[in-house]
Amino acid sequence: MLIVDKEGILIRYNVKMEKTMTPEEAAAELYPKDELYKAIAEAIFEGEEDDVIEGLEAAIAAGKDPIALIDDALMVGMKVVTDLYDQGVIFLPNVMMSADAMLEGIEFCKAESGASPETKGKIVVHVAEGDVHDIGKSIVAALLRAAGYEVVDLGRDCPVDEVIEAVKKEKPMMLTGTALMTTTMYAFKEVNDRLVEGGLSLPFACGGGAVNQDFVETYSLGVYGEEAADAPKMADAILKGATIADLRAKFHNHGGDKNGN
Ligand code: B12
Repeated sequence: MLIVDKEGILIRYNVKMEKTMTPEEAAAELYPKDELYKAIAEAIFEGEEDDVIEGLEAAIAAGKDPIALIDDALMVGMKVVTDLYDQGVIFLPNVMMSADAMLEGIEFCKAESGASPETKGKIVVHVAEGDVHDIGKSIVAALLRAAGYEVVDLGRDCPVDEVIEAVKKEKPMMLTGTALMTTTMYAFKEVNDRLVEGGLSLPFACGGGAVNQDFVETYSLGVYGEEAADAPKMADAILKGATIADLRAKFHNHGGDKNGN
């Protein structure tokens, strides 16, 4: 009897030992190891725009490339935020504040990079009809602009008709679409079919939380992009003559890497 009681006490102690982490403690476990990147990621998590800029200034002063910082620090910080949101540790207002701080950081990096004003080509970007999630699209647009492309941003919840009209008017080298909802991503197929019917053929790069490669492969112009950083890589490949089939071979997960190796 005594032994059973002892076990009961031990089990209780174990439960007591499992302390619930605060959001800050949970985030601290996910930050990058590099102190410069960590400071930026932490400022993104806290939604502190001034601290993000301060962190970026310090990293640039230490020799980091401003454009590489978008991927290596800003996006890493944003991933901490979305991961903790998924786990129910933080809530939507936190995500929104962090997204604003991250977008501010991207603008700063672009300005610091002094990227050439000469444009390499025109790209139309949009968020699927019915979908208001535009953070990923804004990152895609910012990275494309930073890489020297002219971006025509059709914004969020963009009607299919407007996408078709913009492609006819702007004659872009590539169209991008972002969808975060399993319901709205079907607008991409409609855009594809309307383009094909109208005799328009161009790579239609699609991404966003809800989208996956299998879905994108169901329509002829579609190329799946997992990360925002894939968008400028796709555009660069198109400039070098890549077709939609080449882009799928390079960016879809068939074993090779995104640099075509
Ligand atoms: C922020 C957010 C919101 C904000 C959006 C603010 C804004 N301006 O975007 C607000 C509060 C408005 C919102 C509203 C809603 N939301 Co919401 N939201 C989110 C949340 C938390 C984060 C999304 C996000 O911004 N992620 C970060 C960005 C950077 O990711 P991303 O867009 O996928 O982009 C990355 C890649 O995919 C890639 N990428 C994106 N596009 C492209 C394009 C190309 C070409 C390439 C190469 C790459 C690429 O680049 C980015 C970085 O690498 C998610 C949950 C989550 N953890 O994802 C839910 C989530 C997307 N929302 C969801 C829902 C259901 C809603 C609402 C319907 C809620 C409601 N009942 O009202 C409404 C939608 C209304 C509507 N009609 O759209 C669901 C969608 C479920 C589903 N699969 O269908 C999610 C998944 C939450 C959940 N788990 O249920 N939401």
